[in-house]
Amino acid sequence: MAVRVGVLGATGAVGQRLIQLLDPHPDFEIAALTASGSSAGKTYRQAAKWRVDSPIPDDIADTTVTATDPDEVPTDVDLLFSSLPSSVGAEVEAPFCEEGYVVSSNSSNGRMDDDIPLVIPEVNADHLDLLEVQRDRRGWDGAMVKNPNCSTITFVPTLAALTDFGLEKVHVSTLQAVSGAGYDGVSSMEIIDNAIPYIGSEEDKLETESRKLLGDFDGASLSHNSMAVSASCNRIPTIDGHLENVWVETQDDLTPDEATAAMREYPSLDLRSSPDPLIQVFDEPDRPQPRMDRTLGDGMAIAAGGLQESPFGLQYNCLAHNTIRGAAGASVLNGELLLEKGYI
Ligand code: 11C
Repeated sequence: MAVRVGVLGATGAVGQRLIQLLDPHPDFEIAALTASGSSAGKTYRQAAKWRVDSPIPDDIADTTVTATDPDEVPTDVDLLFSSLPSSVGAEVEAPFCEEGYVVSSNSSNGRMDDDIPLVIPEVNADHLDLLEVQRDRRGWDGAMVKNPNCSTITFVPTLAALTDFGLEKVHVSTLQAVSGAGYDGVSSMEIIDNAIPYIGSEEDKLETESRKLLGDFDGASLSHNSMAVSASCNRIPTIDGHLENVWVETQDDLTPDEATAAMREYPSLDLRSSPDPLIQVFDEPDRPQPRMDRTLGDGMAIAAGGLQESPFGLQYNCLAHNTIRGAAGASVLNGELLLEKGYI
């Protein structure tokens, strides 16, 4: 029987992607939709300005959206996917966990808390067991797992493929699509014919989240990876798909051929939303490209290319669909991992 799930923040850009990925989904059935402010009490069709590339599912269109409050969500809902703005998530996610709900959250609040697992299942599924530490420490009947920022998700799997060579220094420069900024970003005219070398708090997220994701969990505590990471983040006028330029210095010698093989061989997982292969490496010098490669693996694969030697170590590019692999799909995948590991 499918697990009954809810979507917190269902009307936003990531909330809409969540609905697209969950309706239908073999393991999950949507049983609650919440949003903030004036949306509560409206049908989903009235409340959401639907922007994703498929129609609103009929059963969702007539569902009433409620306030984002534990009293408004049925108690037989076991799992909540959260795509709330971080300021709202910081206020309301914990009360849901206290009430016994398990929350798989894309919101950035709490990602770096040392008892909140930050998980990309193909990279660090073992970190999910931090939930045992979380339960002891917070006394919640429910639980909270987070996925990282979309730009972090784009490059960390490629680094995970290279860990055997000893990661020492990583430089990453991003070219990020406007959908990462939600509706304001998609509709804003100021990005047309422009590139903006600033995205609030983004560089810090790449630098800290990557080290947490590639850290070691010994069953009781998590130590972050000691590699040095420097990020530069830029917005470009692309609708979907974050492209990133990466330079990696390693302890051991690493040739482009060795890196290509390691990325191509990096394993996927036996979870429904995990693509196989996880990383697709292109040999053409002009790939990956956002519009060409963002839908690989139903939007869940990472594309890489341009692997070459440089004075700063191995150089390459990588790309992922930011609202699927980088956000909604990442939360759904963590939901599938929670189910597989018996946390719901
Ligand atoms: C952007 N990466 O493209 C951001 C959006 O921490 O989940 C996602 C912010 C986050 O603007």
